Amino acid sequence: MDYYKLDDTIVAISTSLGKSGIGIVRMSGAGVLKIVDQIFSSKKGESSLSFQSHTIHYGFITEDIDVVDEVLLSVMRAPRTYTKQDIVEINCHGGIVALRKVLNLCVQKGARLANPGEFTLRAYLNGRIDLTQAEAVLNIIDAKTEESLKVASRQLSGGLSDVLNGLREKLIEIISEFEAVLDFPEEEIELSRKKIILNKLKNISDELKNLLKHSKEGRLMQEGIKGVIAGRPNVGKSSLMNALLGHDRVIVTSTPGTTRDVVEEVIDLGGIPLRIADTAGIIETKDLIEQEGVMRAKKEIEIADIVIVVLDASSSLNKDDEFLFQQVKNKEHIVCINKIDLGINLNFKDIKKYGVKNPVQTSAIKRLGVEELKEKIYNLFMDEKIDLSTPIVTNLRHQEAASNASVALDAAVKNLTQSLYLELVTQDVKTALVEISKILGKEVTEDIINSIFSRFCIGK
Ligand SMILES: Nc1nc2c(ncn2[C@@H]2O[C@H](COP(=O)(O)OP(=O)(O)O)[C@@H](O)[C@H]2O)c(=O)[nH]1
Ligand SMILES: [Mg+2]
Repeated sequence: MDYYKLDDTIVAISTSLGKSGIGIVRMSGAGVLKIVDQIFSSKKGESSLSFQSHTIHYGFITEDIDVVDEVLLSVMRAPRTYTKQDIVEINCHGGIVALRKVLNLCVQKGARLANPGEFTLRAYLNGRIDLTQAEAVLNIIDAKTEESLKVASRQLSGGLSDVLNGLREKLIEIISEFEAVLDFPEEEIELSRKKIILNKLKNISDELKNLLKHSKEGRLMQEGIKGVIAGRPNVGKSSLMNALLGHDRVIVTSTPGTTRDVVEEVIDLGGIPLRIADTAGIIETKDLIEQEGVMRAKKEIEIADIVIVVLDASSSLNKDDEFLFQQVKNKEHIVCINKIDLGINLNFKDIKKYGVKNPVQTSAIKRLGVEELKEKIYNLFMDEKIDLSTPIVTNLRHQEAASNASVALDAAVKNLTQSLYLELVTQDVKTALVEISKILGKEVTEDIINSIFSRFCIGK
């Protein structure tokens, strides 16, 4: 499979396609300078083959005698580059046609179109970064809040890798000590030595548990939560959405049924990206377009992590509200009583029936209660504020492996305490070592690598 080939030259457009000031075509591999030499004319008339590492050159990309684009060429020679191979980045003007043309020229001269994430894959296969760092690159690209960016960039700079590599070394030491003893059947571990090793094993397991302690919160920061605003028409759902966003995004009118489609936006909820959708009111209706809107709203509710049920403070509960309470019965939800600026006519006893205890009271128009609503949602998901300066395990793959490792170490501690066969204990410790190595990408299958890198975009 091409994916694991390292000896050819790959090329991709690394910036997003669309009109923009500049666009970058990136190439990596041993052949880049030879390819560039055939399509780039330097203003100074120099040959690309003579360019020094980490230099920038002004000139033109040409096809035969035609100028395709005026460009800046960045040359980075191996090994101090992203992939540890020769890299050239061609800074073109941002138009799609020019970029595609430059890309095609590179292919014509011998480069191959890169697969998604293939530049980062090469960085990993060439040992410049480990797998947690490659995954951090993904998370940086995907980061939706400053906090999720912070977690990812710490991971990229090796915060998590350092901890895990440290634990690996300790385990390797213990394993070799065990193996030394196992080589001489008549020998046993001295009692004092055994105590020291037991302590070491416990400490390593504790360190793993520490990394795992805030996984849930860490993952929330990266992946975010999905919320949906639901309620009958005209209770102020769209107004509330705008209030939560802090700017007007959704059309608000006094005509019921204006919002017919689902509008989704991301709100930064104390570091957690909350993807929130405003929906059409949930009602029984004969209007076909309205029916479609209602159906979509129901679908949104189904997939949401949390539903914000909006009621109108100025009127009493009606059958549409009750219908909605039925819909969210088995879902995480928060009740929001809106339009409190109009006075409260809603009878709180009516909503108690539905198990509503502390509804948030808001006025979307006067921007009242909005912060309280945000805080309530935040607290539903985050048990405590987490310290972003210590490494945390955020992705599911790491979480599983770290917890397997910790379980294996606990078994090792138990077996060693009970003086069971040392072979057995050694096996437990080896299992822990393999699991930690997996996180770092030292012992992973092609499937895992494929599933990670297929999530990248092309050009990264
Ligand atoms: N007085 C008052 N009016 C509101 C409030 N929130 C929304 N409205 C008004 O209620 C009407 C319906 O609002 P809209 O957000 O479109 O409701 P939706 O149909 O649930 O999306 C509009 O005229 C809004 O200006 C509020 O908190 N107080
Ligand atoms: Mg609306």
